[in-house]
Amino acid sequence: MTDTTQHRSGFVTFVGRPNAGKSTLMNALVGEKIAITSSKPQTTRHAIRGVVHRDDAQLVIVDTPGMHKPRTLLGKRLNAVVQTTLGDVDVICLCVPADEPLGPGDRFIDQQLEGFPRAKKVAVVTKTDAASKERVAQQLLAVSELRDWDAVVPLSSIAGTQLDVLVDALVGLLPEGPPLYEAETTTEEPLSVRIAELVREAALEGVRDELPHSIMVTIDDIVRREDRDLTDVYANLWVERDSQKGIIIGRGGSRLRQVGADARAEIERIVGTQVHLDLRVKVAKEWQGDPKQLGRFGF
Ligand SMILES: Nc1nc2c(ncn2[C@@H]2O[C@H](COP(=O)(O)OP(=O)(O)OP(=O)(O)O)[C@@H](O)[C@H]2O)c(=O)[nH]1
Ligand SMILES: [Mg+2]
Repeated sequence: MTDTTQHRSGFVTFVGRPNAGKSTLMNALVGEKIAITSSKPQTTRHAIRGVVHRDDAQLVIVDTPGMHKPRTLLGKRLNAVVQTTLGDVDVICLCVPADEPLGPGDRFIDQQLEGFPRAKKVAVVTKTDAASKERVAQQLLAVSELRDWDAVVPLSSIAGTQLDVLVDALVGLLPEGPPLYEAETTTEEPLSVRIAELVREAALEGVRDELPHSIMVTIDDIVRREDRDLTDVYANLWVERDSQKGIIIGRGGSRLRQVGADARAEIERIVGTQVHLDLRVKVAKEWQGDPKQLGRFGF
């Protein structure tokens, strides 16, 4: 940074349909796995901040749950999280995947942006590696017709292409200001939340239909052993029905063991010690529609 260029900082949010690639994009820009991702829709269930540091700028990204037509009270609350976030940011990025045609879901979200006239607006066409050049061009044209964007950027988080183009465009749209976070901070997600999310990510792998939506994870305790390089994690994996419990546990407990092993490997990376994961499967009857239970789960 030279004396003549002012440092810029501010908040940028990623919104879009479920599965559009928002969380994968945030992780790619921050350079660390902050949000869990999956091929199942509605993976993200709260607003998650990740910080991108540059010499000349600091970008605070707020990843949001996919906006969708809600079918449950949980769905309604997730959409409300997005609405609240939109009111608090300098730049809104509408993420649209290149490999699916622009649809009513995308248009509905685009219309929601009208309520936030002060925010700059950027269209991001994600997953360009998964579509032909022609499809990407068509998608760019289709999003360009939605509104007069401050920038339109096609990119691939997985191939790592054009990420710098997006960051440059976003930095240019931020107000001048000092860094908002310490240089070493990439997120302020509490450890217990990150661990619960990693367990949920592992549990989402290989489940189908309604089950992904029914899964919730809570953490009872995280205990760092003083005598050994070991952390004990006590977690609960909640489902909505007894029949789902059987599916999660699997024959002879095989599925649950796999979930535990996958989650443990990921948790070890963030806690930096070996991990013993105590994972219990429990039923919270129809929790997605139960206001009391949703409150207990923090929604
Ligand atoms: N091919 C390809 N796949 C991608 C890319 N970015 C994300 N994906 C995949 O798309 C799926 C959804 O990614 P997420 O980042 O979880 O999507 P999201 O928009 O955060 O989804 P919700 O949290 O449910 O709203 C995952 O299977 C990702 O691996 C990309 O650049 N290329
Ligand atoms: Mg997400």
